[in-house]
Amino acid sequence: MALKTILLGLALTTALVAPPAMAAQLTVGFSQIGSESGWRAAETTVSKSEASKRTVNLKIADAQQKQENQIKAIRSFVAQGVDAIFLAPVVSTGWEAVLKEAKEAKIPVILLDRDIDPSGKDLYLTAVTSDSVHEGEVAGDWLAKTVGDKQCNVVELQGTVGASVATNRKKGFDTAIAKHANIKIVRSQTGDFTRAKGKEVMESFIKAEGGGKTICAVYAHNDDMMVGAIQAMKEAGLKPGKDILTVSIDAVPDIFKAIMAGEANATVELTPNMAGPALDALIAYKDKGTEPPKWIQTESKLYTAADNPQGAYDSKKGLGY
Ligand code: GZL
Repeated sequence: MALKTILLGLALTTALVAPPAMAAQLTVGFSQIGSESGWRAAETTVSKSEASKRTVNLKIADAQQKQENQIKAIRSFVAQGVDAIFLAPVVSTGWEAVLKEAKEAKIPVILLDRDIDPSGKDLYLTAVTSDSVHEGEVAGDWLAKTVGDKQCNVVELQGTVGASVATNRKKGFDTAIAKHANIKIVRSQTGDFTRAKGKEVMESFIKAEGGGKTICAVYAHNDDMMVGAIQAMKEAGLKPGKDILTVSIDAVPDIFKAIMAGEANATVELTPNMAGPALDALIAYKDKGTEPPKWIQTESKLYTAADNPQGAYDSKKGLGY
């Protein structure tokens, strides 16, 4: 009798302290866009650590920002028979055929940080993204509050042409400033989310706008293009953050450095941790058949010099930016 009681007690105790449900060794193929920005590099680093926390075998394929490389990677993951595919789609169209192949192979697909056209909704399990229209609205609202009734000519550095986040961040910003007749976008061009291109396009804007004297603000769809634009403004003898206001998106460490130096004004935070929520949704789906919502939204937060930029900078160290 006593032995039975002890064994029962042991079994109960073990059940109470068992670790959270861990994935049996799942293998996930991740078609990553590339390493075009600090944020993207951080997303890759964080994805690896989130996968190892959950004993998931994550295979990452870097597409160097080319859709054809992403399509090839997805086909290879299907051929390998992975348990699931994560996709950060560089653009929002052209995925129908390859995602149909994944669906036919009964391999669930989860989108990270960018979306595909709504017509493809039945081709993926869930999408883990921010509300990128809202990010643009937050940026536009900040600028409107900051300039008041003053006439403000804005130059815009757009993200990758055809990327859902670029389309949406433009839409949100346009909506926010439409309520303010004194704020106008006078030049807008893609900088492809990179520092180098952001600098190059800003140099052309400065030339076209009388040496930059008529520019009141720069809106960049990501911080990396803004860091490049800040370089261009300084080289042209302009004072970014003072004569020319700046607002961008991602909240990477270098934009906090610029804010602390008085060379940038505002950024809208985007978490690099899209893989954590995606892995949790996948494990619940595989272990218990739990259907996730079609959209798992991540938070967006505005940072200015008043929001402890040093603390924000310190919190991002070691995340691989
Ligand atoms: C946004 C993400 C964007 C980042 C850029 O969710 O897709 O891609 O804002 C990156 O830095 O290039």
